[in-house]
Amino acid sequence: MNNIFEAPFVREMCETTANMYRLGWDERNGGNISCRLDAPMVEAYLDPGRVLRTLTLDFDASPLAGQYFIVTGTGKYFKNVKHCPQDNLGVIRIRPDGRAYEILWGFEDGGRPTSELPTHLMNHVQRLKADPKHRVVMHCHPLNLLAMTFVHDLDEKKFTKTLWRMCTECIVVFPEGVGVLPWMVCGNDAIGEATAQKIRDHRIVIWAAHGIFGTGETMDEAFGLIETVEKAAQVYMTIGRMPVRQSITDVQLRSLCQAFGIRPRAGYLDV
Ligand code: 2HA
Ligand code: ZN
Repeated sequence: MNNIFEAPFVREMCETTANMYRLGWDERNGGNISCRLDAPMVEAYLDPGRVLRTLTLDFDASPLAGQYFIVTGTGKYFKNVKHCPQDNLGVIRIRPDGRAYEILWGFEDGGRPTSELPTHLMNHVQRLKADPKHRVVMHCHPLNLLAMTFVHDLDEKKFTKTLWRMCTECIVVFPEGVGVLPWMVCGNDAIGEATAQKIRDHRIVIWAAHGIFGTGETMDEAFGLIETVEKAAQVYMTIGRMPVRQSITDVQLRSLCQAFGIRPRAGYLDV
């Protein structure tokens, strides 16, 4: 059996959480990540028959039955993951009936997965329908994006178009736009269901006055989506209250789409 501390999936979680902390996206215990793992990869490092604990789910995760995930822990600080992955991360497997999951590694100090596990699992179910290669759900609290949700209309089309206009590459990176939810209590099934409904046809969902969910086939894709949205929000907050003299027009957005061969969300460009 290989040393799990050297497993690429553990190392990548360590690197990513450290990066996100460094960017100021994950103060205190803010943020969480889950990444779907292939069984042969996990089983090269862990005995699949050695279950440490079994915990229940109060929704039906059966579309993910048998799937392994590496996830960050509830109450854990991203700042600390790299120094002690075995307490701050865990590998879980969804039980065949989808009503419970097993911990196979990690959370050694008695911890458990992120409080946002319902949202993560519901998002995985929806994204897998849209993209069978989907793997990563990432949540964090980037400063400028949060600020923007206080001063900008939360209408999805308006929010998306403002982001698209802030940096030329935005429409190329997220042509489907962003989903936006109004303020809600976090950590429960209701916000999980509302997020999952939006994540079906957006890879990004914003929670007003809270943060963002980014998804992708790889850690880089989820991270890159969040990074791009946050940069656009930073431009928006930086130019706030200054007289704007020019911006990117819908005609220009349309020519970007043509140049890069992408289709923007239907009905968003008024040309
Ligand atoms: O894990 O970010 O939304 C802490 C959070 C909850
Ligand atoms: Zn959060």
